Amino acid sequence: MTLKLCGFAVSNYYNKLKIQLLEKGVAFEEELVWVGPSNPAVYERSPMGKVPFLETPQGIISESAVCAEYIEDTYPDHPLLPKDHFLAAKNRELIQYLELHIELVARELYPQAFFGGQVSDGTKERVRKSLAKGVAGLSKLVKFSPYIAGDQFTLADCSAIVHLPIAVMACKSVLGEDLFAALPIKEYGKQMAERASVQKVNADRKVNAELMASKNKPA
Ligand SMILES: N[C@@H](CCC(=O)N[C@@H](CS)C(=O)NCC(=O)O)C(=O)O
Repeated sequence: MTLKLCGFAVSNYYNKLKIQLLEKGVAFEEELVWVGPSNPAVYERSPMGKVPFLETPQGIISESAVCAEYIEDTYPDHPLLPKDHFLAAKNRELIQYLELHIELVARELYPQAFFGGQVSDGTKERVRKSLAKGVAGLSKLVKFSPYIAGDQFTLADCSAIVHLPIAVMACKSVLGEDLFAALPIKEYGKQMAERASVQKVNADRKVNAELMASKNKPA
């Protein structure tokens, strides 16, 4: 059985795993799985009702960080984590900062930034403080030389490529300031967009965004 990546191509966490699989040259299939009230059945496969999840020959794995580790362990060709244990831990540390202290914080702004909703002033001020702290922490770990963790493309890039641009967009549009201004995220994004994996993910995201818009249009 081929590995199956389940979720939808607008999801940043889905795209993180897709970039990893494409970069490693692992054969995989994709299954379109929506989340939310339109698909309550998702809970039968993903306990928190979230995507992405992976269908493997032995069963399902949810949570993208765990899926990413499974992929690295199962497909050791083209490794995306350094062999050295300390450097591998530093790479995972960077991913944790990107997801826990940046993405998860900025996510509270997405309803207003991307989905036509409104975020309260209280939430904005709370996010502004936490995000400023997260960016200060992240800034101490990133290298951008030219990859986020140094001179090799790693798992941390799969994460940075998908999370940083949307966190910056949400921050600028909802908070009215760019807390990431001191980091070379635009240049980094341009460089990463030259990769075939990223081009494929971006093209598929566009198609999926259109499908999502038509699905959500009132009849
Ligand atoms: N910690 C999760 C986060 C995944 C996540 O938040 N996925 C979003 C789509 S980008 C989702 O499924 N949201 C639906 C929900 O939270 O109910 C992971 O790394 O897999």
